[in-house]
Amino acid sequence: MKKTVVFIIILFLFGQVNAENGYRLWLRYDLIGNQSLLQQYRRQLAAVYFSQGSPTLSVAEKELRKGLQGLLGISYKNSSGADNACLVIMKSPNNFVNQIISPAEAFQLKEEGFMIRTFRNKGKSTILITANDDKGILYGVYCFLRLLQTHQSIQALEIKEVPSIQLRILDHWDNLNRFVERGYAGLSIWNWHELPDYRDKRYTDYARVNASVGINGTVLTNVNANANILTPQYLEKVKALADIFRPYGIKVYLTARFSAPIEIGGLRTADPLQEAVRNWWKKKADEIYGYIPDFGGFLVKANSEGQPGPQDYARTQADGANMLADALQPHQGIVMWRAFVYSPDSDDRFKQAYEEFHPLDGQFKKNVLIQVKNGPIDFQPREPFSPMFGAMPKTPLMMEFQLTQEYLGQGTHLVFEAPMFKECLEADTYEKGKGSTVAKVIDGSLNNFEISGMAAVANIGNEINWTNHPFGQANWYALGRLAWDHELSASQIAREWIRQTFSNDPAVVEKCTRIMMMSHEAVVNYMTPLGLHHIMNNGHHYGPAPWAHSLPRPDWNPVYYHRADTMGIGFDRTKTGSNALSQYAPAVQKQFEDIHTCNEKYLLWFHHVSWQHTMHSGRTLWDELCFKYQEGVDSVRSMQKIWKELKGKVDRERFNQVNMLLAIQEKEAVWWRDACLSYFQTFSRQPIPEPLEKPKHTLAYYQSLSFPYAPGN
Ligand code: GCW
Repeated sequence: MKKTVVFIIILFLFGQVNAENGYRLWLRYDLIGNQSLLQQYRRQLAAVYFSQGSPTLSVAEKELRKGLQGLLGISYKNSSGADNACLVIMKSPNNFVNQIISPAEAFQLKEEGFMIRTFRNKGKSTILITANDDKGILYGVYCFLRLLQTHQSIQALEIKEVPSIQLRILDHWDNLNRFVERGYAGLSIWNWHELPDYRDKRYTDYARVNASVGINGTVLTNVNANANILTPQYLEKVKALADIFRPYGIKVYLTARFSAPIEIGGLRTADPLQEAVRNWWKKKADEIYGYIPDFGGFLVKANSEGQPGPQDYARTQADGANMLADALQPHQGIVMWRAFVYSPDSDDRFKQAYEEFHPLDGQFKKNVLIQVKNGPIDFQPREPFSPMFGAMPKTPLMMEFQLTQEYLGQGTHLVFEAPMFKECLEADTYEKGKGSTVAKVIDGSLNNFEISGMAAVANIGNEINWTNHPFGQANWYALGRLAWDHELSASQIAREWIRQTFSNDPAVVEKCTRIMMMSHEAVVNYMTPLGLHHIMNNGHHYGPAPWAHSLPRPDWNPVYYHRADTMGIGFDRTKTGSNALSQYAPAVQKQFEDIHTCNEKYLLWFHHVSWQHTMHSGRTLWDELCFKYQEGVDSVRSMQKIWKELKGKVDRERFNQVNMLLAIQEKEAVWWRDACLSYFQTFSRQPIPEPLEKPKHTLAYYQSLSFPYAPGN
């Protein structure tokens, strides 16, 4: 009998080692296997002093305990005083801390910043984690745990970190019925029906992981908004979430439906200049703050894709934003007003956000940020930076990235997005001369703004591993890390994430980094090389459909974007075309305006190029296009090969999962290549050059494929 029990226990433990469902994300805290490192850490962390005093400090301590328990197998007792400890966690100012850091140093940490410093206390080496506020301590603790998780030396620490961006936010496009717009990881994690009484453990874990990378805000609801979220019935539920998130430094925001005064307020109008409407929002704001005293504010999509907005009453976007700003201002709330607008009348969708918002620069209230998508169209695999970023010197602009892979292979393709985010952040707008990067625009430093923000559309759902693709987690991680410090490199972020998520084994770190770092260029190449964009299937955006032209609005159809004809392909946005280029600073225009010198990554974004045009490689455009599509497929095959080399080095469950997903990605990359080339070939009328692979099917076959139930629509 006893033997059976032991056997079952062994089986159970064995199963544990080999199975990893991904739920823990990057906060895995497994016992460190490297014995000498383990012993060293244990010696260095033998006695901990954690000064207490608030819910945030107490969750920070809980996390430290959890981390040390898991990683080092030690459960510490809080040491009797700071003097006896080897790790001291204490806020500044304080007599003890004052001996170690100067007031000037403490001042530099501002809000949320922290410092980790090794010092000698009574002859022994001691580590201090300090900050000016509770949140800084929380972030310092997570940073310290990351050092242990990634096996860094903690012998002589001198770390000073202050976030580069103030509002670091996830935007959930989650509906009240739990359906997630463009969500590929199951249903919404917010179980609105069961809230506020049922408080899923997931909510706490969500807060923990976000805090671990510095995310300090969450917009709970879809920008295609539902006014019901603003009713008492739902505010009770929102309050429950806000209460769970608060100790982790996370504020809750909601999307505000512009027509809410009519829909739930019984008014006849939502005109932002009408007193009754303004009062309604004021009262609504007061009511919300009654439930959630630290409510963050509203995110608004107005007069875009059928959403109501101020223009319904012949008012401007500024009139709408300012009305909400006035309502939130007494409570220090903010408005994130989206610039994602486009109407069917413009000759080029690229230009519309600028056309609508540029004239309003300087007209927004102080607590309004304009939230701008990274590119001018819509989260394509590659976009040039939105011209808005160099054109609104009097308005704080915040970044909107998209983590969920609406146009990047959805839930099944491995695409590490940090290189794409970096490409945008490092782009130079030349707003105030050379060096006016997008990063400096959004962190507020270029134009001296007090508020700054970076948001990203979440890729989270109720799948056990949160993001469906195990590597989708890396994008969530990257958003947090980049919003915290936009100078971090993409590969640095990848390495950190791999070490925490998979393993510190150098082979795993090196190979996964290679896979991740090639993955973005791969998706660009097998979907939309050389500056092609928006040639995905209509509606669900799944798979290639460059031929699609059936939607009522031209700018919803792929043919609008690639403009292929027998002469060539691409959208002429120079002076001879829509002249969208004129929205950029002259130095940027110069980079793009000449077909011969334009970076070929962006070529078809700005030029209609002849099939015979000689590319930098010496090939014709047509041949180059074929080679690029093939390169994309080849990259995925390399990713598969590298991943297979990790067999036995990462847990079986995730190894198999990624293996299967990469097989889907390879199949779909081939599909993309073949469908697009078969179609574009009807214009170029040229063969696919040797030795490239040829499509297995006819164009008619690719055109016949239909996916009525593709997810995320
Ligand atoms: O990318 C498009 C999506 C819509 C989305 C919209 C937006 C929330 O296809 O699903 O709606 O952008 O950003 O508002």
